[in-house]
Parts: sequence; C-alpha cells; structure tokens
Amino acid sequence: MTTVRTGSCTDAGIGRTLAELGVRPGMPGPDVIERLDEDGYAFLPDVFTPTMLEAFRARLARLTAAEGARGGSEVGQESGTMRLSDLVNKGTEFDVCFTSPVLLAGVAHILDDFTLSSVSSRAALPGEGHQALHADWSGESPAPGVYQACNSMWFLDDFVEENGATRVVPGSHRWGRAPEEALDDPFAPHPDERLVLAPAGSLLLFNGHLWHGGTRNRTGSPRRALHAYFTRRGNPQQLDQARYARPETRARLSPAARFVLDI
Ligand SMILES: O=C(O)CCC(=O)C(=O)O
Repeated sequence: MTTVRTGSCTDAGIGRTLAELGVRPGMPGPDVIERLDEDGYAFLPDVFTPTMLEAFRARLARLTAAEGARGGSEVGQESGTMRLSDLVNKGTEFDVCFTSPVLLAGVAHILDDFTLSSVSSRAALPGEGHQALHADWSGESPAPGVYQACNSMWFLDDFVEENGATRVVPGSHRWGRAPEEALDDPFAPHPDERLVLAPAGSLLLFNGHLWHGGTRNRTGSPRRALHAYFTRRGNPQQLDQARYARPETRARLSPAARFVLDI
C-alpha cells in the first residue's frame, strides 16, 4: 500500500488533486494504458501544442545563454550535452509539464501516488550523447507492477535516426533487473532495442524502469528534449522541490499543483 506523505496541502490527497487539475475517468485512454503496460512507453496525443513548443524552445535558448557552463548543475551535468535543471522555477511555460491532466493520468497509472521529481532539459551536442542503457531508478529493482518512477520526454526537435534519438528496450520495465546488472556492456546495441523516432512536438511517457538511453548525435545541430520526471510519493526527489521553490513559484501555483511538487 502506498504511504502518503503530506506536504503543505494536508487535505488534498492525490485523488482530489488529480480531479482538481482536470484528470477525468478514462484518461489517458485504453490504447495508452495498453502500451504503457506492455511496452513501458507510449506517446500522449493532444497535449504538447505548437505554441508550447515555441515557448519551450525560446525560454531554453535564453536560459542556455544565461547559464552557460553552469547549466544543469542543480541536478547533474553530462559531458557532450547541454543540460538545464530546476525548470519549475525558471519559467511558467514549464507548469504544463507537471499539471497536464492527460500526462498526470498516465503517471498515476504507473505510480498511483507520486510527486514531481524534476523538470530538466537535455540537448545531445553534435558528435556526442551516446548513453549506456539505463533505467531512471537506481534503488532496488521493483516487484512486478510496483514501480517507483516514470519519465516524460517532450521532443523539442524531430527525433531521427541520425540525431541521437532515444533507444528503448520494449517490455524491459517488467524484467525486474537493471541493465547494468544484466548486461556485459550497457553501451552496446541491444538485440531488442528500438529507436524512438517522432517529430518535434511529440510527448513520450515511459516507465522509469524501462531500459533506455540517448544515442550519438551524428548531425551538426543539438538534439533537444525536455524531461518531466516523477517518483512515487515518499521517495526522495531528484531535486528537492521544497528546498528550491522560489516564493514567486509558490505564489503562482494552485494548492493542487503544489501537492504534485510536494511543497
Ligand atoms: O535524451 C535522451 O535521449 C535520453 C536521456 C536520458 O535517458 C537520461 O539522461 O537519463
């Protein structure tokens, strides 16, 4: 059974919070649920609009210019990439990444009760970006069906074969093993891997135990994506949202949105 740790919104459990944020019965739809259960990942249609895409790109370009080599330092940097983190506090554009009803319905399907763990961005730079197959959970492997984390990836560029599209191993979220335990070389191609290819403006939700990783960007332009990462309530967040939340962030967010952040 899930232990609910209450934040500042002591009377708002996750069910009430989701309802207040617009989650309705039937969301995110049977096709999405089937793909999440079987493959461990699914695209969510009709969430990520062209206006959001432009707004994300513009804000991230400004933040990249402002932060330079410091980018991503709140959570972690990765050579060959440009990362930015703590985006909850760096633009109201990103609020949708933790308040979209369809997205939250999908997250609740995987995690039951949850908090946002972090919102960050990652751009694989030209010639770089290849990652080991990994899961987005470093604790003990879960009992089947009891998942600890899930991630969403908002595609800011077309993901094509040449530019470092993400590889995934469908169904691996159900195997109960992390790739670094199971594989001799997690950097090597996996016989069952698939490249996730989709246009800019696509939104991918995936189980945090799914084996996946960025591939090398063989083009001359960065390949950008935004990640909104969630964890089962009670687990530590990747970025301690209560510690980082700025007064203006607390002031603008509804109690329901703050419950998702656990602030
Ligand atoms: O950007 C990608 O393709 C995947 C990134 C990823 O999985 C990670 O940084 O953990």
